[in-house]
Amino acid sequence: LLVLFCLAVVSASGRSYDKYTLIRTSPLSFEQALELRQWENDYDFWRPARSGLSTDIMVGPTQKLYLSHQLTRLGIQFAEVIPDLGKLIKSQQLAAESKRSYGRGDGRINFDQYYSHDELNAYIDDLATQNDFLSTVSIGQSYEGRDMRVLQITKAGPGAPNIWIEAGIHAREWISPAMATYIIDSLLNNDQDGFLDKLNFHILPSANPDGYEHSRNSDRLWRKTRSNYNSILLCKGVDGNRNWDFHFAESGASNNKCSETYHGPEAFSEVEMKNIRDYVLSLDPVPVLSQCLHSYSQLWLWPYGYDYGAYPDNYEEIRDLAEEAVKALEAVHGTVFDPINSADLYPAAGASDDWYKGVLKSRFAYTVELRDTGRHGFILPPDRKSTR
Ligand code: 0X9
Ligand code: ZN
Repeated sequence: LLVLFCLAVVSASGRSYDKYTLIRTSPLSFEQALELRQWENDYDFWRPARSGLSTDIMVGPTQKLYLSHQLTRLGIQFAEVIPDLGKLIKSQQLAAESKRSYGRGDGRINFDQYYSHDELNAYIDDLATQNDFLSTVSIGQSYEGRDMRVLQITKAGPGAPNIWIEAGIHAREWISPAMATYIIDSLLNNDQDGFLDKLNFHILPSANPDGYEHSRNSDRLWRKTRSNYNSILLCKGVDGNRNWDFHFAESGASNNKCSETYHGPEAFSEVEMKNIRDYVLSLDPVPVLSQCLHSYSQLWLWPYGYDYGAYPDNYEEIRDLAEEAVKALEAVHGTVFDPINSADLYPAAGASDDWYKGVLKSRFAYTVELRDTGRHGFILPPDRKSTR
């Protein structure tokens, strides 16, 4: 009853992260990583436990002492990297209040703030009225009825290769929709390589509208969709990036409705994922590149991710292009990304990138984990000055 009462209070007032801490471990041995992966239902791992690397674990004030004991028992050293997440979230909320919201009709967006789902839709709709090779299309509604809109940039014309860009499946990764708008802005205003003459682009800035709004308004660290499968503990939502029908639920996903990686009752149970699936299946030609934007860790992940050593036939060119991409990226601001196979990060099945490669049959499919490497993690300041 106490748990239910607490849950009711939290959902009524917005979740507080006061005195929540982000703990970073020392690099883990194989055995330590294996052990920590058993705790995934007990703690929110901001970065997966992977052997050879450190991991980031969020803990509430009451869990902290217990976690310290557990880590010490396993011989894992650790430090508090963000001592009070609530404070960090509040300071960014305060800074955001002084920002101007998106001016309807503008078609101009700033990159020093994060925008709401409606503002993202309004931005792409406004662009579409300003240019005849731009249009927007609704690919359907979210569970709570929000419109999911795709920007189509089709200057290259019919038959040219299609590029598919999906952002925002994970609600708390705010840099992802922001990056989608940055890509749009760069293509339209700084297309030095002439991409628009050669390629058609289909860009979905907000793939999980309900989760994103929930993260903006009620629970900054919300990750999943907002659907309801009658959990006894009133837990809501499904991890959209575990809900795709390719090796569904085989690895790195949970059957527990309260888990951050709950895969849902069946593949494509989530209407948002279904909407995306139906849209990309309608594209002709099949997208040559399907690109998923996530955060954080600065990684360029190539498929497959469902199991170790499961590689697509053309994995060599996929891997080579990832390596070229991170070099090109580093040349801009010196930011370093690591190009690795997804499963080497951790095997996780039912993600959209695997489906784009394995079912849709895109020649290239990637998931990029954007900035940073953990100084702010998901609470990345909007001015993007965090470069560590
Ligand atoms: O776990 C995920 O869904 C992605 N990482 S995140 O921290 N943004 O949640 C990585 C997905 C990689 N792709 C596959 N495992 N197929
Ligand atoms: Zn993600």
